[in-house]
Amino acid sequence: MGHLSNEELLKLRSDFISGGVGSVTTQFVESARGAILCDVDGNEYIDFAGGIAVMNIGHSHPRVVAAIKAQAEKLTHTCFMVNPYETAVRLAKKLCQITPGDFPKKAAFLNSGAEAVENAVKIARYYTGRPAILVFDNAYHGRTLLTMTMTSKVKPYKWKFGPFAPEVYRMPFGDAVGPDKLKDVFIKQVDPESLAAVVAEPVQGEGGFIAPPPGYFQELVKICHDNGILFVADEIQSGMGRTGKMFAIEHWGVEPDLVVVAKSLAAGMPLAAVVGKAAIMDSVHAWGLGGTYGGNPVACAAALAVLDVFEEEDMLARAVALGEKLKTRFEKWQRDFSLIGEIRGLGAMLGLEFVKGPDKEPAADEAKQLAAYCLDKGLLILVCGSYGNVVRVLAPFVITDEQLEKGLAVLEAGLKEISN
Ligand code: PLZ
Repeated sequence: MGHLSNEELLKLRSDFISGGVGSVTTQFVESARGAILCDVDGNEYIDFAGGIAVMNIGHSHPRVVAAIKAQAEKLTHTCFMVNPYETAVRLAKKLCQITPGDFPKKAAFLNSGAEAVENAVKIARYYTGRPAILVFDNAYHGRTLLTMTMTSKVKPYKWKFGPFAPEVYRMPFGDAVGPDKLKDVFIKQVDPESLAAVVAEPVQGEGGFIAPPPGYFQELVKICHDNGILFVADEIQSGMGRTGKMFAIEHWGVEPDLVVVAKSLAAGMPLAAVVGKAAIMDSVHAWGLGGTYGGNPVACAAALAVLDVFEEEDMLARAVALGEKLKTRFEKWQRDFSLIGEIRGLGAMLGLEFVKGPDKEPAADEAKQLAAYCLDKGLLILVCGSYGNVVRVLAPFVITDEQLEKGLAVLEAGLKEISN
């Protein structure tokens, strides 16, 4: 590894990787540690992307690496449906303990976020005996047929990939309208008695780092429960400490019927889970849920190490501290640069909305320009949003003050350059 140059690897990529698969950068990464990425040509980058919210505790955390190595030497796979093993049941117990709600819970393991969202929908349909699902504008839930249907943005996620899955309905999110809009949806779109679940990202991720107004989820969930509808929290991007609490929905004291986790759960090993009320999780017939790799022993060992690191290294406090530093700087920039509209998100899940003109139109080109400027200066940062105009920070919580300061200085210089 590492003997081919970036240029040679790019050629291989274009020759052999489907053109349908994108990459934000053209740099091939060779190694990564903490909040630093190194490419094959020896360049270093400060990582404000975290592999899209996967590396909350940092790249190659020694505890996680040790757990992966130890588990790989003992056992890498049997398929949980053939021979169960200890790491999976221990992790399930832990997830049942740390997810919100003081009631009996159970878990099921899957490979990816999208697969876990699909399973949450299957379970909700089974339990309620109802077919329909309600999701939101700006939602992102994945790229499989059902989850791309649930995802809001057409290009690139849905374009020409239809026909879509049936019985998926949508309503505006957050400030756009209050949860009482649901009652309108019940009249004009889908009867509540047909709705199995409302699926929501507590803080929307790909759609633009949109946090709901206070009280939003409490009211929404009350309406759901008054109508026998389950509430499913997609915590794939907002969870694992990103907003300063283990799960973002905890900010509002809401206890979801089902929680979906993935991404930072196993620090880069492919692992996802649906965790929720035992009566709901157990309603499905035996063998109704599963898959070859779900809850792979190495991935589960990594996740157990991640949860130990959260406790032993007080990752939530570090997330809160990171969020506060980002917010202070972002507020200064909001005063200094007219390009910046809202400061989006919550905790260390923070983004800058780019706008221009008297009507504060979305400024997607400028957001893209800033990300390109940053990459050129050694800072990797991602853009999101239905309008592509939100620059978001998903830096590992273990980023040092010096690295953070360096990264923010690059962003600030970029903002100055683009504003001129
Ligand atoms: N739910 C809230 O953020 C994944 C996707 C990037 P998978 N987000 C990054 C891209 O362009 O594919 C995500 C998410 C939320 C579900 C998912 C899907 O998780 O592990 O990518 O399937």
